[in-house]
Amino acid sequence: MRIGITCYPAQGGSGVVATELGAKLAARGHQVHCISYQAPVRLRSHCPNIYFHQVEVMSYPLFKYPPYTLTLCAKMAEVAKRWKLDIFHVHYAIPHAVCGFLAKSILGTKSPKLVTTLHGTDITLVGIDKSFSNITRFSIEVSDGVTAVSRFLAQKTVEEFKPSRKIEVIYNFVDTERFRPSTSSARKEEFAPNGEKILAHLSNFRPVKRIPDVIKTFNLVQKEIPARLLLIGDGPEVSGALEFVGKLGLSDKVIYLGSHNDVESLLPVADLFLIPTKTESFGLASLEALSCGVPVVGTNLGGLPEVVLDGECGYLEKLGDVESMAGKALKLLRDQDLLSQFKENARRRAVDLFDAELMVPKYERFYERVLAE
Ligand code: GMT
Repeated sequence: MRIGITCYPAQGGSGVVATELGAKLAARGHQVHCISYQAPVRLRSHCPNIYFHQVEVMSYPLFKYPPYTLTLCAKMAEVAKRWKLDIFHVHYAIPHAVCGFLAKSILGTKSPKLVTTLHGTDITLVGIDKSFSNITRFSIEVSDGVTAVSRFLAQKTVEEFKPSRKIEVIYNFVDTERFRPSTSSARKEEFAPNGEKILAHLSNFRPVKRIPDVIKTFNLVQKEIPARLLLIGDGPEVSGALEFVGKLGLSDKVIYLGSHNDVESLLPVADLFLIPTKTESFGLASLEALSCGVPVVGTNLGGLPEVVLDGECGYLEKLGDVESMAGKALKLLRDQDLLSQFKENARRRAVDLFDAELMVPKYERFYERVLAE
């Protein structure tokens, strides 16, 4: 198949999933065309069968807000025509599904089918905002097929938008060959030279991730046992978070690493992953942690319980309950046998249920069904 993929390339899980999916589809012999304003951060340069088409936005004094969305539509239509695309697969409803619809309208009868994958905040935050709800509903209705990354998100979409079509659940996935448990302790020693336990958090540092809860949980843990916290990622909450770290006197125990493209080399050094988020349709970073054999402590909200099995490969607690999260973290970190068991369960869960080789064929079958309709 010839597939056009549009996503947010620079930040967030939806862009990561779209890019990893594109790379896997290309490796399986499909021709993949990525259409966006910048090459996705996780797009590996050596991928054969992947083409990148950059959307340029013209600036003009009249435009207070340069119309990226329209330029994107025009590019999608142009690429689809030139490369005879079968499918537009857009990630994150707003505005990509609407762009796909407009591109199809430009092309007329010979247009690709439009598949939209809902990722989370496109429904739970942006989509339900009054200013976007009509257009979100419209974008679902005009798609030829819609998928959601968890059962939670599919249900939420049905509740909020009562779509006339079925929302197919295709879980996010991880390349379990790349995201593997660590076999050497060298990297661990770099961050924890005296054998301290390592807790990690990886996100786009937005308010929804509740970074202060990450730090409060860590603070309670480090009062009891020697520990270090790795903060990975970038976003608007970073400076506030580092200020808070300083206020608590934790600057020498919290290591801020910023944004990294090869998180698979960092996550395996952790003993525990923290994700005390307010809402999470899936929690891709927690799946990547599980795949590296790192148990997860977080909140029992949204799609997280579908990824992290409470009491088996992590613990999920109430929103804001940092005492319970720290308590569970300590329970694991103090008991080496329990920790080893959870690490093993974490890895097995990622391999058995969320490996890319299981999920990518589901997208292929979904495309085939949509094309046949
Ligand atoms: O809102 C974000 O955190 C970013 C967003 C995105 O679109 O990049 O993440 C969402 O999509 C990810 C990939 O499917 C999911 O793993 C995240 O759980 C989801 N975020 C939320 O629901 C908050």
